[in-house]
Amino acid sequence: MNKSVSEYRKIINQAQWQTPEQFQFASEHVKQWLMEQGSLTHKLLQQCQNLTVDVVTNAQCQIADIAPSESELLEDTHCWLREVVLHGDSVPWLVGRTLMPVLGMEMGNYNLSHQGNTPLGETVFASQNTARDALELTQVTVDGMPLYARRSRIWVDQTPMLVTELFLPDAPIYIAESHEWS
Ligand code: VNL
Repeated sequence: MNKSVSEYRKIINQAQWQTPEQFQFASEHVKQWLMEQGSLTHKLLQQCQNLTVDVVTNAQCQIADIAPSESELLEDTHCWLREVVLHGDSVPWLVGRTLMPVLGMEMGNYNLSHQGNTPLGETVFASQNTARDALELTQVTVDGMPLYARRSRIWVDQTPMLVTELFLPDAPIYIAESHEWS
């Protein structure tokens, strides 16, 4: 990975997000990745032996860390920030950024700050009461390479979380012939 997570954070914060109706999908393969309604963790697990999580940030964030469009979707600026790099067989595949209002963490059953090195998809999607909405997509150019990102709001027991996923250059979304083995 030739950029730091804080550089990717800036890129994500400046992205122009589009709805799935507005977004031009380069192929059916790309569409399947970006539109995945279940857990991206599970989809990535089908492409490698070991999926590992590097937790880069696990802290209450400052208002300056949140883009206006993010606080709008969460209706709150007092958020917990978790930033991770997901590796498939030791290759960095994805930067994950998750924001959750602190109030929701205190009131609800799910506490993002306790997630540790377990991929979010393994716990959050294991919960019965989850729903996803506000899916948005973008393409950003990093060092001349167009990279895909998506974000969506996930509700766990009525508490929202905003999940942003940036696919790094070696992610399987860019390999047209990658397919599922299961
Ligand atoms: C995590 C895992 C986050 C997989 C993700 O997107 C993801 C995490 C925000 O463990 O924080 O796709």
